[in-house]
Amino acid sequence: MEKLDRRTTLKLMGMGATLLAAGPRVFAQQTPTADQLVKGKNPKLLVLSQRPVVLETPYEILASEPERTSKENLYVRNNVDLPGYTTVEGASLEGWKIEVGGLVDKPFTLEAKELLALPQSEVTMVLQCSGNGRSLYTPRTSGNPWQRGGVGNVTFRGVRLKTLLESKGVKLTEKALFITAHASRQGGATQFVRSVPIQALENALLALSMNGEPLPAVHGGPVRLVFPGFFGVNNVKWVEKIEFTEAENTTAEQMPRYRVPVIPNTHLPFLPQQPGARYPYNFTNSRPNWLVNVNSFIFAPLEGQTVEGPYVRVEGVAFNDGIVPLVSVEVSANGGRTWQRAELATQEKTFGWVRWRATLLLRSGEHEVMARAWDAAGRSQPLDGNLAWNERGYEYNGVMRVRFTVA
Ligand SMILES: Nc1nc2c(c(=O)[nH]1)N[C@H]1C(S)=C(S)[C@@H](COP(=O)(O)O)O[C@H]1N2
Ligand SMILES: [Mo]
Repeated sequence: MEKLDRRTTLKLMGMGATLLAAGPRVFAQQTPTADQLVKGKNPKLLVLSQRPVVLETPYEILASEPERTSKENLYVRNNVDLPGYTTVEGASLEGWKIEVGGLVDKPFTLEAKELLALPQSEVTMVLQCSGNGRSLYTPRTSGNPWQRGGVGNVTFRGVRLKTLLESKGVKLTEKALFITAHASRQGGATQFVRSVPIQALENALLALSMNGEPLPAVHGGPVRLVFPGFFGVNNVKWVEKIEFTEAENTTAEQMPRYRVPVIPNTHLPFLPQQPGARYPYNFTNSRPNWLVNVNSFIFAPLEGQTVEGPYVRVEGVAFNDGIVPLVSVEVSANGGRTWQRAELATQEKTFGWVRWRATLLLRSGEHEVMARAWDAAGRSQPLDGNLAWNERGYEYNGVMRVRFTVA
């Protein structure tokens, strides 16, 4: 450290005296609540980071909206804040432009408000940070310590990217293997870029609204490129440029961040890593957090509650990447020795979460109940979520357990 000159030293001492005189109030003021960081958010959201803004939905609040997550309660994850876009109100489309280019026959620039004149589509989908559940990994990994509240189920409406390309008569060239989306850098924001495989074009949507209202500015309004079935990170907010590319982008959000280890040339979902070990991420020994893995949550009873018995209604939600339907959710009250099938709200494939419920016969006393989902591709959740430990703590989908008391 450099030596301080006399004047600086005196100034610093003065500041210290002011802080001391102001007392603990100064320190109390230093942690803003969620609604102070993002206008219109529920003040009860947990502030994981102020800059960039990261807000987690407390579990009881998530569970209180089993159909759809409201804009007030939906988690926020910014890697890069867009100055001024810190409200749940919509943002103006006026003057917003989107460039579409790369490996297409005719690149073009679109006035975003032109989207209003094209046919609109709607999709209800799970928006989930790939770091959701991260704090359940041991040892602790790097990244925001999400519990299970980095997720929500929302309805986006807007124009399919396919529809837009067709309306402009634009065709992809054969080498277009990835869709690479760039966020606006207005106001001096640093770049945020993500690539997804070209197959994601099938359901890609330029979203203009969420839950029937203008897309909240903090959630990417006026326009966000969403990919149903893909983890949160791929759903680029404030989209400004869409490129069709031959390779994945090489910015930090694509490599080394937002990836999990894989064994090259296998179809294993992940490479079991020795918990605590480091990994030399590159494009062949790892894959991006793309498709959402099978997961389920128990919304009732909640941890620590006392409920009436002996028949106890257990309920929650389950989801996967929407490519195949979920086939069952099973519930166990004896540590996984036996499982009972829950009833699913739908047998159809969907990008949204699916509600489930079961009635268990339980005697008075303390219980621990677990739930796990299965889909039509035979995919499920590990009893020990730590099997997928990876140093950045992504894609946790270990079976959830709740402890409660039957009166
Ligand atoms: N432009 C932009 N898009 C972004 C991000 C970002 O920082 N900037 N964060 C991503 C991540 S990591 C997640 S989990 C989701 C969170 O979406 P939400 O804030 O609307 O809940 O947005 C994704 N899209
Ligand atoms: Mo995320």
